[in-house]
Amino acid sequence: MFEPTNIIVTGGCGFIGSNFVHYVVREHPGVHVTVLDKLTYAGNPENIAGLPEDRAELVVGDVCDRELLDRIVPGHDAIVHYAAESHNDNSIADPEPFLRTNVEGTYALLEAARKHGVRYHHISTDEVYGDLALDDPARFTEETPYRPSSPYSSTKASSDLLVRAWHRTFGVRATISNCSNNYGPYQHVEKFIPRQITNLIGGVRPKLYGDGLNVRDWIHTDDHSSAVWAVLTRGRAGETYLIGADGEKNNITVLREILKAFGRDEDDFDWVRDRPGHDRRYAIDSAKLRRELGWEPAHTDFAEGLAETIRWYRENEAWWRPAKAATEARYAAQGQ
Ligand code: NAD
Ligand code: TDX
Repeated sequence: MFEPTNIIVTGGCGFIGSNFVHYVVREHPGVHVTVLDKLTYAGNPENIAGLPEDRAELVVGDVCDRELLDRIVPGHDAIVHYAAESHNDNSIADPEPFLRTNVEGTYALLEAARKHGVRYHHISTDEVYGDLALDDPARFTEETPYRPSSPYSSTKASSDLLVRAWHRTFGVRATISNCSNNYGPYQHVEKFIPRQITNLIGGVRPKLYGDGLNVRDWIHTDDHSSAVWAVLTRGRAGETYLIGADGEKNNITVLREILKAFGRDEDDFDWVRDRPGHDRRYAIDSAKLRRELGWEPAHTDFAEGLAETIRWYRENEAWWRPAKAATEARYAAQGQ
């Protein structure tokens, strides 16, 4: 068992990274977290504001900055790498930042982990496996071949391959986890669930792509955090673990649950232009993680998790409101 006491969390001011920082501060009192975050449009220091100073510290900087990494990595015992350009629609509008942050950034961190002898955990996505047909009985496993579809997922797949090579060639003590779609507090309003919740709070009709039948495998972000902790501390170096909570639902079903929570008619939304190359279905088989590391999700009631998430957006309008107009303007320009 690996017992870290001083970890770097990249992207710790984003959605999933900041939830992980809260999780570590709450659940693992002996651990100090250094957040390394560039504070792009997706990063907000408010996400980790108020945490005790002796537990979590923010360094504003770019994961591609190798001199900075040489200054901050020594003295830490692990890097948990969440930072990424994370939104598929943005990667279609402009792929360049995805190549830089997702590929070059991972390269820089792997080199730092190698040079300073630090344990490295890589946060990846189920999207590296491409998509499944709606009627395919299969789910993704650690053995599924890589077949990414979008500029976003192809850069995440590239970064995963770098991690595997740095483990095998240079002996970096690295693990990878590929998780399904997360939901919960602090998710940017560009993403599906927060976009529709904040539209409804603002009196705007939700927007559904294509035929609404695309399936995503939803997991609460706290369950993602507990799984990452299990892999970081008990996972075997060189291994990949898939993280999922058996949460497959199609988009129109999720949207109708949100509409219901707002007391709106189930058809009170707009169909909009589909995403080019839109993946049909993701589905995770997390048997390896459950069997080897004994992990189980705690948030198994999606309706309850969704209701809590809606409550969070209602109560935290000051957090999301500043990003809303610009996000919707970008979507409007894309016909979405
Ligand atoms: P996010 O877009 O909400 O946050 C990304 C964070 O990274 C932001 O704080 C941003 O400022 C920071 N960042 C971006 N570029 C940086 C750079 N060059 N240097 C330093 N910091 C930088 O993303 P998210 O949805 O929280 O996703 C986090 C990670 O989890 C990503 O690696 C993503 O691929 C992966 N993932 C996400 C999901 C999901 O459902 N959102 C599912 C599986 C995996
Ligand atoms: O307004 C919308 N209407 C809509 O129908 C938006 C924003 C999305 N959608 C659809 C597209 C997808 O089928 O909803 C689904 C979810 O979309 P996103 O929230 O953009 O997520 P997705 O593309 O599935 O990718 C997410 O999960 C995997 C994360 O953004 C990635 O970072 C992660 O790797």
